[in-house]
Amino acid sequence: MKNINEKRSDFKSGFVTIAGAPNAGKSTLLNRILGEKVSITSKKPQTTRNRIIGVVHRPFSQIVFIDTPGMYRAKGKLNVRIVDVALSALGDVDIVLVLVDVSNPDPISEDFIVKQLQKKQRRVILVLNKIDLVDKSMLLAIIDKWSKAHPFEAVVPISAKHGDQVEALLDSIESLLPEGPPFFPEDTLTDMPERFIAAEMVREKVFRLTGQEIPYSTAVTIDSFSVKKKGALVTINATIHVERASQKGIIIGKGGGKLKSIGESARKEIERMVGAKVFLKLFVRVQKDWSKDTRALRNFGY
Ligand SMILES: Nc1nc2c(ncn2[C@@H]2O[C@H](COP(=O)(O)OP(=O)(O)OP(=O)(O)O)[C@@H](O)[C@H]2O)c(=O)[nH]1
Ligand SMILES: [Mg+2]
Repeated sequence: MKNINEKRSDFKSGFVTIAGAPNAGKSTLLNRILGEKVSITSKKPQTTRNRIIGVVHRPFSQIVFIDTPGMYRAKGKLNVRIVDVALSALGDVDIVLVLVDVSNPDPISEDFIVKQLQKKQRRVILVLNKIDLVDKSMLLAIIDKWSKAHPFEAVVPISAKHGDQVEALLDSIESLLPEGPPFFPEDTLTDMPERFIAAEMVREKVFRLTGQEIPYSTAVTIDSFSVKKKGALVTINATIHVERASQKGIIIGKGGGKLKSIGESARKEIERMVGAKVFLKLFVRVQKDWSKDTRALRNFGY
C-alpha cells in the first residue's frame, strides 16, 4: 500500500451524504458507485436503518459517501430514531446529494427534506434518479419545481440501477470538493465490519421475501462469526428478532421453508463478501414490541 501522504498537492477529498426520501435508490447508488454491495436494497421503503460508509478512490480524489435511511416525517420510536440518523448525516459533510425518484414523486417527504436542507446550509447536488422509468420530457418540470425550492450547485439525472450518468455525477462531486489528503487508505471500501454487513444481508432477505409488517418488525443480530482462516469454512450464527409469535411462524414458514430460503440467499451474498464458504445458522426469536423499547433498539444497533 502506498503512503497516503504521497498524493499530489491538488488532490481532493471530502464527505458526501446521500440523502432522500425512502426508496429513492440511495443504497443502489452507493453500491453502483463502489462496484460492490455494501448497503442492502429492496423494493420496500425504509430498508436502510444505519449510516453506511463507502469510499471511492479516483485518480485525483477520494470521495467518502454516506448512505442514509430515507427521510420523512416519521412516527414511532424505531422510525424516529432511524430518521434522526439520516438527519445527523446532513451535518459535518462537504456535499449533500438529494436523490429523487422521478418515477414516483413523494411531495410530503420532499417538502420535509427541503426544510432540513435550509437548516443545514450545505452545498447540495440534486440527483434525479430512475430516469430509465420515465419519459425524459418529464424531467424539466421536476427540475423547475426543485430549483424553486432550493438553490442547487448542480442537477444530475441518473439511473443508479443501470449506471447511466453515474460517472458524470462523480465528476460533478469532484469539482465541488475541497483540496485535501485522503481520509482512508487506498484499499478501504467501507468501514462497516463484515459482521454488520452479514446481519444486513439477512435483514435484506427478510425485506425481500416477506410481506406486510414483517420487515418492519425485524432486527438481525450476529451471535458468533468464526475467524477467517485460509480455505476454512466461516461459521455464522445469527438471530432474527421479531415482535410477535405469529411473526415468528411466518418467518419460519411451512416446514421451515421460508427461513431456509432467507438463509440460503443471505449465505450466498455473505460468501461473496468474505470470499469463503459460509455455514449460516439462523435462529428466530420473539422480543415483544422491541421497536417501541429504547433499550432493545440500542441492543440491536439503532
Ligand atoms: N428502475 C430503477 N429502479 C431503481 C433505480 N435505483 C434504484 N431502483 C430500485 O428502487 C428500489 C429502492 O432502492 P434502494 O436503493 O433500496 O432505495 P433507498 O433509497 O436506499 O431506500 P431506503 O433505504 O428504504 O430509504 C429498489 O427496488 C431498486 O432496485 C433506478 O435507477 N432505476
Ligand atoms: Mg437504502
